[in-house]
Amino acid sequence: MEWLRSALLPPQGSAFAGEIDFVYMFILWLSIVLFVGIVGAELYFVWRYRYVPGRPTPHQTHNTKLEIIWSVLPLLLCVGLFFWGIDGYMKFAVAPGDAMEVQVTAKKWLWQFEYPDGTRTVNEVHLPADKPVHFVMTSEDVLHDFYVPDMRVKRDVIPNRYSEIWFTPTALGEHVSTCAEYCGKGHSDMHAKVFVETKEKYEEWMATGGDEWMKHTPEEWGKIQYEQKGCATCHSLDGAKSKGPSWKGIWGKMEKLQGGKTVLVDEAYVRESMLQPQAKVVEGFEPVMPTFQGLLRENEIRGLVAFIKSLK
Ligand code: HEC
Ligand SMILES: [Cu+2]
Repeated sequence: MEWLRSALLPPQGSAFAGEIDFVYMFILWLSIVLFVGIVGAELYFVWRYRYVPGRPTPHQTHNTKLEIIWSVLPLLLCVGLFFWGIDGYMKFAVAPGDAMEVQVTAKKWLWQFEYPDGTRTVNEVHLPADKPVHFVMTSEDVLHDFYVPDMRVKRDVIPNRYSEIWFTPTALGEHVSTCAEYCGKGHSDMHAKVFVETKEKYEEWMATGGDEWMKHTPEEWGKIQYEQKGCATCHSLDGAKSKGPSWKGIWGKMEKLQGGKTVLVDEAYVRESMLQPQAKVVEGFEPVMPTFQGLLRENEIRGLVAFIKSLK
């Protein structure tokens, strides 16, 4: 029945995905068998005891044995399923002590990950394969929900509280995580990429943030950051006002700030806008931009500056 499983469920990316799918498919098949059996019996009885002129009405009977069987059997089945399910749930709920801990912060509308060594990333997380990882999650604003279908993990992320998930990623490659709790306008853009890598590749990535940046011109690299780091959710490139000001043609302009001052849009101002967005707030906008302090590597900041500069 593997064809049905793979048609219905996403690829299995974590160590316990197989077990979870097994319970899921068991319940599915049980439901199919019961549905066919019950509806089949109903149809048969409708036909068997249909109205026939002249046929005597069968008198009501009571069969205690039958009643006990059809009450106790489903009861045992449900209790069995409960214990099977809770056994799996307990495994899922308690992370092993040697798991790598990653702090996850959700905010409108991005995911931020912080590694044990302080490295921070936005909307992407790199994990070594076959090593348990423990996500400790909280939200800075509203209710979000961290969901990685391939890993079979999903849990609410709640302000002023920590929730946890853990799993052991097994399938190398890119997996998608998404917010599974409606959290406002940008909800449907709230994705993060989960990269599962060999130990060597993971360590190399950790050390340098990857060598991707060397393969691009600074403007190209900035454009990639614009898309990957979530700037695109709030800044347009075509002059249209979004949650934040458009970047089109801002370079070299005198920007009007709240409180009446103006400031020249140059390297220093753009850099400050990313790292301390509340320091100078553009007139006509709410101070809703999250700080990217510690979230952008130096090469990424340089790329973004070059990209904004190039938007005539
Ligand atoms: C949640 C929405 C949001 C996100 C995401 C966001 N910004 Fe902003 N940004 C704003 C808002 C709102 C303003 C205007 C208010 C202010 O100055 O703080 C702004 C202002 C700016 C400015 C000043 C623009 C000007 O016209 O003077 C720059 C530069 C900037 N952001 C860069 C970035 C970069 C780079 C990223 C991605 C790494 C980013 N922003 C992500 C909302 C956002
Ligand atoms: Cu969300």
